[in-house]
Amino acid sequence: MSRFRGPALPAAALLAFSALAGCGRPRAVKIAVAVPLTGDIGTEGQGLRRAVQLAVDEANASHRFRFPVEVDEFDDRADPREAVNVADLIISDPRIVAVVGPYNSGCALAAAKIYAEAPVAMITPAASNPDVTLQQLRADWRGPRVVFRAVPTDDVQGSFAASFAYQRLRRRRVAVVDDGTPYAVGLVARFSQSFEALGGRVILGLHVEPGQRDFSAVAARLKAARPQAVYFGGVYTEAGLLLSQMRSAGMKRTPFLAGDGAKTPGLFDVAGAAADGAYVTALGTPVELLAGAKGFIARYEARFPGDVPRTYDDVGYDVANMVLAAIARGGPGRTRVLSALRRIRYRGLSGEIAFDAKGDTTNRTVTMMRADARRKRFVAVR
Ligand code: ABU
Repeated sequence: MSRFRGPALPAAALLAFSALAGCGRPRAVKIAVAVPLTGDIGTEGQGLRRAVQLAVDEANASHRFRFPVEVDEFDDRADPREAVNVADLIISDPRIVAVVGPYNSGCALAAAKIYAEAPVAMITPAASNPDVTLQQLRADWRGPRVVFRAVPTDDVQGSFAASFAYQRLRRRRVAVVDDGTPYAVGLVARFSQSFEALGGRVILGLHVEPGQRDFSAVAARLKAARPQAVYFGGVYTEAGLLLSQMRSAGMKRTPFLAGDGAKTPGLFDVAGAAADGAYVTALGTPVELLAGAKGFIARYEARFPGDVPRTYDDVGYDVANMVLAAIARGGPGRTRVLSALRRIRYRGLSGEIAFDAKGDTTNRTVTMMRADARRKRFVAVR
């Protein structure tokens, strides 16, 4: 695919006027959702797509704008190269005024540079590697700061999990496993650094691949090392398979901890009964514990019968509503939305959301949850 590198700013500026111009029906203003819609993580991306659609449907139904708002969905397949292709497509459509996504840190790290060239705001509801936002503060960053993130970073959740393992579970010797993605490598590094700073020891570090299905050799090495806990960086598919193969290999009681990528109902589908007792961190307060989210859950389930909100759908809904609020405040142009997002304070499902100078949310809440395999749900333990 050829890479679009034309000057997008004039088209974006024109949009502010053309959305309302002419004598026919006003042209639609679009919000892009760029997430994995297929593959292992497609479950999470489909949830985010539904959440953004719900927010946009509600805005259209309330006749909040004199123009219709549309959702344009793009499948990055959790692949950073595809995320760049998707970003090229998005910036070539001047009617798209903001992007919700990506879900994966690797995709967000790569695609953000393209969005900065446009420039168009990219607000991730899930990608947690600190560099996703930090990269835009560096000297070699080209273009304005366009990246925003509505969840705490892996620095926060890695340290939180280390403190839980050391202080609450009283573990002193742990093994760590990552799947090689920027998310997993950064998260495991932060966990390890914090665990050792507390006085613990990381006695073994192993690497697996995204998409790997056979973890028997990894399970055998873990078992031989006799760690007091295993910390995994990666998403639920590999987390679930590793966990069930560890249990089959005889590591029946060794606590298994993982990050937010494993905190999804999919963990129960992959690991079955072996998921029971696993600890996972949730970034923010999980939607099921948010008193103010009951109406959202009811409207979501009514709009999408048979689906329940996935892990980050409440965040995706809040992010879409922040973009709509930015359009309402600044007008339907890319640079106007971008500048409104920098100043916005939005009361969402999880409370007030605002972005700091890096583009990160000022909310640094992390919740530790324990998997209950029989009821297929996670219970907050800290
Ligand atoms: N934070 C969960 C999504 C995985 C990632 O950041 O790549």
